[in-house]
Amino acid sequence: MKKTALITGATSGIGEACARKFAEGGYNVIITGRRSERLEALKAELEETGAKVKTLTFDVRDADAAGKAIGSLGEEWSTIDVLVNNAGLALGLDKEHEGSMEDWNTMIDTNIKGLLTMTRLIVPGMVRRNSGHVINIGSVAGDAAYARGNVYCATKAAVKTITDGLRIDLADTAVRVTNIKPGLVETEFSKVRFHGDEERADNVYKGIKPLTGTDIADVVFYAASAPAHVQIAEVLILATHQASGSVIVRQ
Ligand code: NDP
Ligand code: 8X3
Repeated sequence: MKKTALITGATSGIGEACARKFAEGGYNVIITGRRSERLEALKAELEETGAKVKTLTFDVRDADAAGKAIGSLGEEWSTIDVLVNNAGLALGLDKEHEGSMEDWNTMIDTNIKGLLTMTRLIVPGMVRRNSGHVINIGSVAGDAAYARGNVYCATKAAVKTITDGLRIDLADTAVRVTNIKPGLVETEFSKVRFHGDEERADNVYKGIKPLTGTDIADVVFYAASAPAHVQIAEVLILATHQASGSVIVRQ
């Protein structure tokens, strides 16, 4: 029987690449995000390859909407084998004492509370079945703060701690828990961070060959495909000319 992967934030970037990778890899996929047209277009594309695809449109910050969406899954979709907690964002690149409190709240509500909501909704079923895998998308930004990264870095440090905590709490089960920590990946991330300023977003990737969503999806899929006794706890993936959140060598 085919396994099922649920990927949050599958309308773009890393999440979209994960949806493609898991569908190609023989999984049925549940894809989520707020932009339903994009979810429907991806569903049509993936179904052509023979995968079964279910779309769920909701905002991960809205715990009631998330609960209703997961609760609406019929029997066919209710066994989720892999949860990829990917939905997230950075907003702004400002000094901490000058930052936007609205941007901070959005990042905290999405990257931390949204991830926790999805975990709370889906992991109890994995524990009941004594089977499953939670793969959280953290970041190199969670390893150490970089200039003006303050609150975004803190949310990804929280993802690391929350992931470690879940792994500890599930060590008496067969459920595996992974933190994938990418560096610079060219997606819509910087466009979102700079509130739609495409020129500023493009500058982030000038002079360095960044990672792609597919590079990250390959590692996510590798972790999910490891033998049952192997738990890939954490992976840091950087572009060759990036050494840390702060060290990027541009040509
Ligand atoms: P994108 O902006 O391309 O994709 C972000 C995805 O998250 C979209 O599908 C978006 O869907 C979804 N999302 C954002 N907010 C919400 C919300 N409130 N509710 C539901 N879905 C939401 O960026 P990336 O693919 O780069 O980012 C994916 C993850 O990877 C994030 O957690 C990010 O922090 C992390 N990351 C990114 C890196 C990079 O350099 N790009 C490096 C390290 C980590 P929609 O707008 O349709 O809701
Ligand atoms: C995204 C990577 O370095 O822009 O988490 O924060 S970085």
